[in-house]
Amino acid sequence: MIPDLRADRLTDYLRRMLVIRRFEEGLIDLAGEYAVGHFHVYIGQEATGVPALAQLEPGDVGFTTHRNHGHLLARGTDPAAMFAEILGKETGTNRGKGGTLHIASVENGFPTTSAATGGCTPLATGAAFAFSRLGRDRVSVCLFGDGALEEGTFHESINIAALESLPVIYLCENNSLEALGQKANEYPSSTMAAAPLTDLAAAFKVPTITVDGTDTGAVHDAMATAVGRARAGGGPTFIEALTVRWPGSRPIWPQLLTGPTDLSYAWDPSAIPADYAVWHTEQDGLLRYVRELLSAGVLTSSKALAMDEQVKDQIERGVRFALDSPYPPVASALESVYA
Ligand SMILES: Cc1ncc(C[n+]2csc(CCOP(=O)(O)OP(=O)(O)O)c2C)c(N)n1
Ligand SMILES: [Mg+2]
Repeated sequence: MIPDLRADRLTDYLRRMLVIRRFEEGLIDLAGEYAVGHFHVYIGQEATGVPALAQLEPGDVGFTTHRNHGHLLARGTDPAAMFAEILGKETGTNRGKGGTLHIASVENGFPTTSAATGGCTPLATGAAFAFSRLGRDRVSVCLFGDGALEEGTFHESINIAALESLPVIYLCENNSLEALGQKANEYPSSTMAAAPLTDLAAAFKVPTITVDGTDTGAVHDAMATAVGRARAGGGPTFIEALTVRWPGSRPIWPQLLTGPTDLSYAWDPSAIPADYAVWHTEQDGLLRYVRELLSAGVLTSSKALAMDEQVKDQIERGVRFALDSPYPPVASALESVYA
């Protein structure tokens, strides 16, 4: 379903999803030619991250994980500065010293990123503790995969959040809907005895919501409920958003196995190739959202294609900016090092 929002907000959600999709596709191309280090892409989870994060307000913060690019872009971080960061350039978000796994953007509400699985849970809970003690009307969002629930720190964090009624939202992006990553012999994800995963939060008396992570409207509503509760002093919420891991994220290094996304798949099923047809027709939340906007009359196919061209152009300019930017000077190596 589509969120109950004005048409311009609905198409803004689509634009943000396209920025993420084209950024990640561009990054996979770039990584074929330049050393970017190990990286992870957010393809297939755009319909979770965008409706969840685009509705936050300035001053709200998020803490994310190794699959961070989509989260930062959803809140409006400049793709050019992110490409530059991933390439280690001085114009990057962290002046080239963070790389893909540590991209931060304070102005867009991401003070830090840690790729340590589960590392975001105490950070997000701590920020919520600060908001609570300072009497601020702000929320903290904790973004993580199902694998983070294997880490002890998650359980310690949510316990404190529940006891102190902290304004924190735990958004678990469970991309293991088809098969747990390890069982499927793919890039590892989680191996959990608990099922459903929401039982873990319920044990701490934290309200839970389970949503289809490819359903933009359902994610929007779940997040609106959670944000409303947190701002009103009602404490934490745990949301589990279910998706299928994108086929290109199953190998250790992301590969564009499904090809560059062709938006016409949304309105012309005959264009969908036989390979990965189930992905394109049933599992890709971005294509699903395009279909829903078309059938609601909010969008036409030509408007969708025009928006996509603008986004592709923005991404190409971002890549060029990053490639043309200088590396940080050697003399700056010890700047921002605290020891
Ligand atoms: C503390 C810690 N242990 C192990 C790793 C290695 N690691 C990187 S990604 C990953 C799997 C994470 O699975 P999940 O949280 O479900 O995220 P997904 O990749 O499925 O989105 C692991 C184990 C790590 N980054 N940090
Ligand atoms: Mg996972």
